[in-house]
Amino acid sequence: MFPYPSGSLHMGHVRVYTISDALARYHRLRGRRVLHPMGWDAFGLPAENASMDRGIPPADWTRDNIEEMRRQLQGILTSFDWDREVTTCSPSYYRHTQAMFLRLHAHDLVYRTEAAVNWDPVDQTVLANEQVDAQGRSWRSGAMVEERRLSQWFIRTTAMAKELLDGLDVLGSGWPERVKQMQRQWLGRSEGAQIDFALEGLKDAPPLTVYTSRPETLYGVSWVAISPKHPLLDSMVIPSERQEAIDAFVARNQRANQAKQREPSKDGVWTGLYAIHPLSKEKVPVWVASYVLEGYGTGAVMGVAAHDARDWAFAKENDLPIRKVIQPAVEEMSEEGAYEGMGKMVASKEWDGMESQKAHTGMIRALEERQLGEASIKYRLRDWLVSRQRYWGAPIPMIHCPKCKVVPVPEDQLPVVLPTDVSISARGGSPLKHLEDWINIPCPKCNGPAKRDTDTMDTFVDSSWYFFRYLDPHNPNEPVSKEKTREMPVDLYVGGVEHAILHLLYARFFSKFMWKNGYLVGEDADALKGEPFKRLLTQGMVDWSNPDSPIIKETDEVGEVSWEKMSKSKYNGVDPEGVVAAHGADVTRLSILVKAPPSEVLQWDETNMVGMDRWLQRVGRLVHDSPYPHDSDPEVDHDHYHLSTDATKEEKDVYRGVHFTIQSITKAMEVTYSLNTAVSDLIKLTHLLTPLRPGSPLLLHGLSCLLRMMAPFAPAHAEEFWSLLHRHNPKTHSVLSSIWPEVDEEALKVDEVTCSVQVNGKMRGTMTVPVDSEETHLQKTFLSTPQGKKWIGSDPTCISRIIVARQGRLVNFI
Ligand code: ANZ
Ligand code: ZN
Repeated sequence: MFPYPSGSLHMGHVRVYTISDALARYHRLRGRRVLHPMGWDAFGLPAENASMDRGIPPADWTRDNIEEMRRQLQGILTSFDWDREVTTCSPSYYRHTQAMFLRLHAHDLVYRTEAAVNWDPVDQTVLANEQVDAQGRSWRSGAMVEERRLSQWFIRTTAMAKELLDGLDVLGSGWPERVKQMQRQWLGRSEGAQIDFALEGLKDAPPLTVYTSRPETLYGVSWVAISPKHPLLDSMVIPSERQEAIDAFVARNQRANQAKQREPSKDGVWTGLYAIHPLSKEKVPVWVASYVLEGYGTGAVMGVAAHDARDWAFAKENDLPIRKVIQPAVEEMSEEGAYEGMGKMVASKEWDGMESQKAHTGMIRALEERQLGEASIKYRLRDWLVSRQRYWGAPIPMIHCPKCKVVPVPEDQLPVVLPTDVSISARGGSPLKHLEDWINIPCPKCNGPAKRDTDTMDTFVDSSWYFFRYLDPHNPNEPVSKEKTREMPVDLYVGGVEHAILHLLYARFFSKFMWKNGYLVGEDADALKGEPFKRLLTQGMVDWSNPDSPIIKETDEVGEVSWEKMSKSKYNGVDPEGVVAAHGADVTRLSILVKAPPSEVLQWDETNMVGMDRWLQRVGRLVHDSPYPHDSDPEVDHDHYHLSTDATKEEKDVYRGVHFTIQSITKAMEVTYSLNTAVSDLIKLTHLLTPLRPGSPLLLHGLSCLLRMMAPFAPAHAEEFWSLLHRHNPKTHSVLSSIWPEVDEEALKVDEVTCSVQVNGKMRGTMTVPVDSEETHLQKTFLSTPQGKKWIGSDPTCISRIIVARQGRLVNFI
C-alpha cells in the first residue's frame, strides 16, 4: 500500500516497506520477475491545512514531502522500481482517475443526488467528517456544524454487493479470515422479507412496506414505524391535531443528527394513523421513530418488542404492547429484554408449535401467495459518496449546462487540470468556487455557456486503482492497457489492517468493474473473478511506548481512521532517520523484522539493535576467516555441494541443520510470512556454523547459504560479506545475481527416530528405531526391552494391532 506523503517516514512505514522489500528481494533471488513499485497517495486534506497554516501552496508542500520521503525510503535500502513511481496529484495520473470516473459513469455506476454535508456557518464552508469533533463543532471556527443538503456524486457500489461478497470466498485462504469477516460485516447481507401494511382509511394509497429479517414474528407486531425522512411522511394525510407533535419531533431529530449521536434513540411520535396487519387485519399504530434509518431496507420497520432489543426499548419508552410469539426451548426468556433466538411459534394462529426457522420460510411463502409480501435480500452497504467540496483532489470531470444538464467532459479533453495558483483560506470553502475563468466553459454538447463541477473526488478514488497504473505507468492514453492487465492480480499486497474495510472494498470494486467490462483480462483475472489482490498480508501497528506521549489506540471504527490521522498522531517521537543514522539500515530492518510476526502489533524499542549488530559482526568474522580458495568454482560450490560419503556424524548434523534452515526460511517467505522466525533461524544457523574448521568446504557451503538467505533482510551486509567470501575470485558477482539455496531433501532425512510407546493406549516407555521401521521390527525391538517384557510379555501373538502415528514418533500396541 502506497503512503500518504505526510512529510517524513514513521516507524509504521519502515515496517511495512521492510516487509515488502524483504519479500521482493527473496523472489528476485528465486529468479522470478518481481514488480515492487512505489507511489504516493498525494491528494487530501493535510496539504490544504498546511497551506492555510503556513501559506505554502498544497502542490509545493506535497512535492517537497514526497522528495523527503523518497530519500528516506532509499535510506532503508528499499528496492523499489522508481521508474514506475505514481503520484496521484500529478495531472498525468489524475487524468486517468477522471477517465475511470467517466467509465463508471458510462456504465451507469455514477450518479448525482442530494446528500447531507457538514456545514460550518461561520467559515461558510463544507467540512470533512474528520473536521467535526464529537460535540459536533467545527475544528477551526468552533461553530456548531449544521446539516446541509447538496447535490453530490455517488459511485454505485451497491450494484456490486453480491459480487463483492462472493469474491471473498474466491480469495479463500489468500486473505486473513479477520479481514474477510470485516468485509462481510460491512457488506451486511441480510435475508428476509418485505411485507406490505395497508394504511387504514386510505384504500387507494400505496401500502407501507417494511423490511424484516424475521418475518416469522409477524403476529408479534404491535406497531409499524417509519424513518423521519420517509417520503410517506409528506404524502400521508396526518390528523391535524398530531401535526404539531410530528413537526417538533422532526426538528428535534434534526438537531440530534447534527450532534452525530450514535446511540440508537428511543425517541418517536405517533402519526395518528393506523396500519392494517396483513394477516390478523388488526389495527397497529404508525409511528415515526429515529431508530429507523432512512437508507436501510425500506426505511420502515414492523415493531416486534418481544424479539428485538431496539423494539423492546422503544416499546418500554412509548408504552406499546409486547407480544411474545417465539417460545425458547429452555425458559431463558428473561422478564427484562427481548428474546432474539429461535424456538417454537406461539400466539401465531396456525403457525403455533412450528419451529421458528421453518415458520420463517413458510411465512414468506404464505405472504407471497397472498401478494402481501415477498422474499428480499438487503445489504447494509451504502453507495459511495465521492464528492468533496474541497480543493486538493482530482476535479470531477463533469460540466453543468442549463440546456443539456450534466455533460461528461469528453475523454480527449482530459485532464481537467486543477488550478494551482490559488490561495486557500478557512473561509468561503473551496477556492475552485471562485475561479470564474476556470468554471465558465462552453458546453461540449451545445457549445452554450456552461460551468464546471467544482467538487473534487474523495482521495479513496485515487487509491482504488493505482496498482493497475504500476503495470503501465507512462501510458498517456488510458489508465492501463488491456494487454498489461494480464499481469494481474497482484500476487501479494502488504499494508495496514486499518484499510481492511474501505480501501480494500473500493479497490475490489474497481477491479471487479474493470474485469466485468473487459478492461481487465487474462486467465488469472478470470480465475479470481476480477479480484485485485491474490494474497493479503496485513501488517500490525507499531506502538511506541513512551510514557510521556499518549498512544492512540486503533479504534473499532476502522473505516474512520484516515491515513493522514494515523501517520500524524501515532508515530510522533520515533524518528526512523535518527534510528537509521545511529544503527544503520540493516540493523534497523532486522530489529523491526525479528520483533514480531508481520501481522502482529509491534512494540517498538531499540532493545534488539545491539543483538542484531553483534550477529552481523559474528557473520563478518566467520566470513573473514574463511574465504573461498583461489581455485574454487562458485557455480559448483554454491549449488552442487554434497557431503562426502565419509562425513562424520557432526558434519552430517551441521549439513542437515543448514538444509533444515533453508527449508524453514523458504517456507516463511512463501507461505507463513513469519519473517521474525526467518531472522532468528539465520542467527541459529550462524551458531551452528561457528565451531566448524575455518576454510572447510562444509563451512564455506554453510556461509554461502547463510549470506544468500541474509540478502533479503540485511542487503548491505550480505553484499559486503559476499564479496569478502569470494575475495579471491574476481569473477564473482553481486549476491543479488546469485540464486536462493535449494533444499537437499536427502539431507533432511533422519536415520533414526525415538518414539513413545503405548500399550492399549497407555504410555509405557520409549525406544529408538530406524525411520520407517516395519511393524515386525517395532514389535521385536519393544519386546526386547524391559518395559516390553513387563507390559506385553514374550508372546507377540497377543498383539492384535500396531498403530503408528505422528510420523513414527508414536507407536501403540493393541
Ligand atoms: C421485525 C423484527 C423482529 C426484526 C425481530 C428483528 C427481530 P439486519 O438483520 O441487520 O438486516 N430494520 C429494518 N429496516 C430498518 C431500518 N431502516 N432502520 C432500522 N432498523 C431496521 O436487520 C434487519 C432488521 O432490522 C429488521 O428485522 C428490522 O427489524 C430492522 F424479532 O423486523 B426486524
Ligand atoms: Zn449544453
